[in-house]
Amino acid sequence: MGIEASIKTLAGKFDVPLSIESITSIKSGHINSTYHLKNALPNQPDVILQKVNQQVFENVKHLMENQVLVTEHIQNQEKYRNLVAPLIPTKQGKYWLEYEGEVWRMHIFIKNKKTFETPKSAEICRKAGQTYGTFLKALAEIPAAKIHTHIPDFHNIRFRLRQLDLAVERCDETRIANVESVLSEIENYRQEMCSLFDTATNGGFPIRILHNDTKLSNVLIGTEELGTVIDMDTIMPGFVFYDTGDALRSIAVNTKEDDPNLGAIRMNPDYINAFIDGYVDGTEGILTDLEQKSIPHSGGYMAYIMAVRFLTDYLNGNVYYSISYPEHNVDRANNQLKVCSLFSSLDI
Ligand code: GN1
Ligand code: MG
Repeated sequence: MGIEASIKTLAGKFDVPLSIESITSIKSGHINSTYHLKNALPNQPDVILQKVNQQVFENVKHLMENQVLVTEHIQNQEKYRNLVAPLIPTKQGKYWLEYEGEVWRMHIFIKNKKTFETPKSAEICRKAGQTYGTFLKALAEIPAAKIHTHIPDFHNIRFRLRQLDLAVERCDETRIANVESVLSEIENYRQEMCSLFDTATNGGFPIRILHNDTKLSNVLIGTEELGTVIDMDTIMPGFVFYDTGDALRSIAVNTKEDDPNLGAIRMNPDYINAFIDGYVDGTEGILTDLEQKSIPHSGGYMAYIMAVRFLTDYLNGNVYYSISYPEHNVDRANNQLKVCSLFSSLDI
């Protein structure tokens, strides 16, 4: 069966009035396969159908339980309702479909809001901050023990560096030779990044429920102050600087995370400030002083961890992130190291 026919069959298993007018594949994520299904029925919403990557997400049940709990918790609070896209159940009343060994989920397509790969104005950055900050606040009442850690050590830099070191050990010398300079740049920041993580794990920061993939392109933005957060795959407990940092690494700069032209990467302090204003406002005072102080430079930590992960994947033979050309992960790593260095010299 071709992909269009399979998608029609799969979509028919969800409990939603749908007559598919067109199917568009959405390419922005690196991991799942995502399709926008346009609905020909009048006054019925379009939907998003997504295949969850089970190589990356080994415990889809836990992933989906987190997503369902968080989505319902948010939708039960009137003022936060539009922060998330409603999930559509299957005709069996489950929020995910297991079919021929694959796992699929569906949610409503949000009209009149869109994503941005790179920031276009301070207003967009502020709205992204407001949305992610409100998201943190909206989840603050959920006990962390109710949320599964289905990818242990996801943003633990010590763990990610161990994975890199292992990849270096196992990799053949020619491949290593291609990335000597990237590896040495990673060494330059090793101590600094580990010590930020150690401060947090030694009790400096409370554990919160986070989104953990808060790049700019994971928030839909429209005319209202609050946007809609998408991509709930990595909801897990952690430290707030994971979320602020992941957002800032994409909001602070004018280029995409794989731009190989490092000389073109510029940091915009106005965008950083706009994001932080919005974020802090959205959290409605729940952040501690130390958490607030960690925000401006958190982008450096998360850009660094991404660089480490991209390079590790390159050395492992590009098995994790989807790539468009063989050196794609090296370009991503170099780009993120440059972003990390710009955060290091940031004066705000
Ligand atoms: C992956 O596929 P996507 O874009 O949602 C990754 C994130 C990285 C991101 C880099 C589960 O997310 O951690 O920040 O790529 N997700 C996972 O763009 O590893
Ligand atoms: Mg994601």
